[in-house]
Amino acid sequence: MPPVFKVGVLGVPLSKGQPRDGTENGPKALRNAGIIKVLEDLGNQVIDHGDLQFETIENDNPKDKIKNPKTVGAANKKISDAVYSIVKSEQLCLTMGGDHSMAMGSIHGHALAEPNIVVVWVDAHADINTPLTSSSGNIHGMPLSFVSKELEAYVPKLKGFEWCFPCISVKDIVYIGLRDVDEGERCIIEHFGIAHYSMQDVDRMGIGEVVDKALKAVDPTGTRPIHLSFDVDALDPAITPSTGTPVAGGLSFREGQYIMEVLANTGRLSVVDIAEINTTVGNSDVTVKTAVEIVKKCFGQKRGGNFLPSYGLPKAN
Ligand code: 6HN
Ligand code: MN
Ligand code: MN
Ligand code: MN
Repeated sequence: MPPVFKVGVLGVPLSKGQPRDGTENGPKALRNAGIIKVLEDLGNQVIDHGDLQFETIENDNPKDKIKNPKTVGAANKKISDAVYSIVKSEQLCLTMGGDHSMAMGSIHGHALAEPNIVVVWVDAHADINTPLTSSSGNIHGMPLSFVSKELEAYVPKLKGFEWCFPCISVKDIVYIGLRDVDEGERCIIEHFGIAHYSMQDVDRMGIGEVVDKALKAVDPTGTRPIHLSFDVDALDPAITPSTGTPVAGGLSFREGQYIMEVLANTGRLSVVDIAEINTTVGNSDVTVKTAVEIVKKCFGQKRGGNFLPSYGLPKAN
């Protein structure tokens, strides 16, 4: 049987986009949970690119409010380069984070390799603060502002980010799962008309309609490569408690899986980020287990059962 997907796996042990230690262990936790074998057992061909190595830059003092700018900038440059070459070699790229600032590099590298991408952002948060609207100074709340063309005039030039030029339009972004959006972010969403489906929309329409509408909003013709950026805090903290910024009232296990199955079925997934697992927040077993189940659905596992053409139905005699 031919591989379902040729998957390029990349570990992104990044934590300096937010204040807590622990997100750098995300790749190791997913590997220990057997993610590579899980993907292979689904019939995929898996190329493991290992984990990127990031340096902590000395004297990386906050620039205005922005924390660890040079360290996060340099790390994301590496992420961009790695994702670029994985996508160029026609692998479906799975980036295992790492805090969500990683999406800056991941989207950047992806967009360089595939200029026509759309971004499906599944998260409790909008992660589109600019360095000027952010009240936390944590870059994991800002990756989308750095890569969006329409926001260029609102994002100050920072040392460490010279490589990062805006490469997508805000019109190419759609959110699912929002329930904790800052004032500045809400202003950006309104002002630029960014497509968004909050948890209220999920409650009203159900996940089926939300995903249909979300995909139609960014890609009415259903032809463009998809960048899925999945923050585990999109899911309810009951099933992903080990994360730095949990917000009650999140997506259920089933809603999370449903999003993934539909995206996998498009055949157009091109990069999948899985972000914000923090192994030092509580006991991370449940979170990692949930993440593996969710990731599986993007890489071919169907809840209705997978048909193996090679299966020989045993005859009675
Ligand atoms: N995440 N909006 C808040 C901030 O600090 O800018 C929270 C960001 C959470 C980041 O979801 O990856
Ligand atoms: Mn989040
Ligand atoms: Mn709205
Ligand atoms: Mn996020």
